[in-house]
Amino acid sequence: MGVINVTPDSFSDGGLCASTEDALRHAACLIEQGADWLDIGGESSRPGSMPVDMAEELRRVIPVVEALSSMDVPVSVDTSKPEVMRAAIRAGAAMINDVNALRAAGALEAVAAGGVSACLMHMQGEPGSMQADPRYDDVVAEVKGFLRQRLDAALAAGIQRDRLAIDPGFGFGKTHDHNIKLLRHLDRFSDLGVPVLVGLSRKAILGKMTGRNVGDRLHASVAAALMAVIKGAGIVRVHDVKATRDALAVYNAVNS
Ligand code: 9MG
Repeated sequence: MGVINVTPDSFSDGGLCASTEDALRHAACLIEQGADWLDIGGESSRPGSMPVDMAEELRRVIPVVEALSSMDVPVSVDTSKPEVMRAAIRAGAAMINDVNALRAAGALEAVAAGGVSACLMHMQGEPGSMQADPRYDDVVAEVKGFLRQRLDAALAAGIQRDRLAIDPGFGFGKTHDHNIKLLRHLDRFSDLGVPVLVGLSRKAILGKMTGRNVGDRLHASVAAALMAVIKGAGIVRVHDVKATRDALAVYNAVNS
């Protein structure tokens, strides 16, 4: 899944796709590199980021989704707002990627009525303050328990199981040790019975492991994506599609 942030302030590529035209150019590039999904976001969820109002999020995201809806590659929209979900679905989105796991009032209903897929992500707290003091007794058990509850809520709302994915939410209200434990034990999420989506691309956890700044985390990101797939991830959300695909091609050739 290739990332397209239509934002001025995302942590690794803020401003790269500030206009619809830039976003479409970048989409074409990610498709050429072999992306199976494009994930379009109009609100940064990096630690410390501030919410964007609905009109602005719609203005950033919807023209891009509309323009991409005629392409062969399905589009996911990264949003937590039910109004944006509904507009994105009308514009042709095939999946809602919600870092808030459809907890906003009306979000479950928006996805169920739209008949699209959803990724339910775990986050402790909210982006503005989530890295202040994250705490767990057992991070893997607690994140898994939360995702099980959100899956049950999604199923009860009428979203079909084969339209759901889960995500432990690396970097979303987690310390470095929490993130490492989640990656080490990612295989424990597989028995929830839906695909596991993982986003580690260029994140601070990789900066801490390698000492590299955000523009210099390609190799670490590819290693992390490969590790996630070996541990059971079915979808990896990445900035660097070509390099990630090559690494996975080597893995798949040997592993088939
Ligand atoms: C939008 N976004 C940023 N990081 C993410 C991650 O790790 N997973 C998902 N599903 N979305 C993310």
